[in-house]
Amino acid sequence: MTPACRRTDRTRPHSSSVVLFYSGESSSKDNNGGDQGNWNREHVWAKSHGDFGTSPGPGTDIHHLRPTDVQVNSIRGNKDFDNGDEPVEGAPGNSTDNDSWEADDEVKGDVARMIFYMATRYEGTDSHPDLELNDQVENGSAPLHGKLSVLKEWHEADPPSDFEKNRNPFIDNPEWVGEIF
Ligand SMILES: [Ca+2]
Ligand SMILES: [Ca+2]
Ligand SMILES: [Ca+2]
Repeated sequence: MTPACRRTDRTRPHSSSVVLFYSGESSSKDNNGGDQGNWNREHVWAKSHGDFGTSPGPGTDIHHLRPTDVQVNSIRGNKDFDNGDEPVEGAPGNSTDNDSWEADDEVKGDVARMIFYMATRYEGTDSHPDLELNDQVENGSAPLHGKLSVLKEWHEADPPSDFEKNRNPFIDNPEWVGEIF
């Protein structure tokens, strides 16, 4: 399956499927759930980094939420982003280790730009945490995400695609309107 084919579904406004983040696999949009084989919403800025959970604000910010296979989402967990070396079961092209996650080349820049967005959007006002970048892993529950130097490299290596530029999340996922507003 070529990357271009993987992208077809998610660029079509009324598609019945979503393309899962990291793995690039297609899944029915109705396959949302918590069981193996389902997809759920990945908080690309790990929600424990700043401990904001799923409450309004960073916890529901569509700009860093992506449908992701439940098991892949679980393996990513709250790891910071860095280059890794162990392949991820169910998501070829991604790698991990005990303290970090390396996204597939197709989405490296997407990840980086989501993290950059979150760090600039959330500045400690309106009872939201001040999210910031640093150059470390194992940030735990601190409102910090790493590694900045690696994310900058990923941003350069994977520039914005037409899909990413044109993306309107409410066209891709009309059901999210009801969840957010
Ligand atoms: Ca590591
Ligand atoms: Ca990309
Ligand atoms: Ca900030």
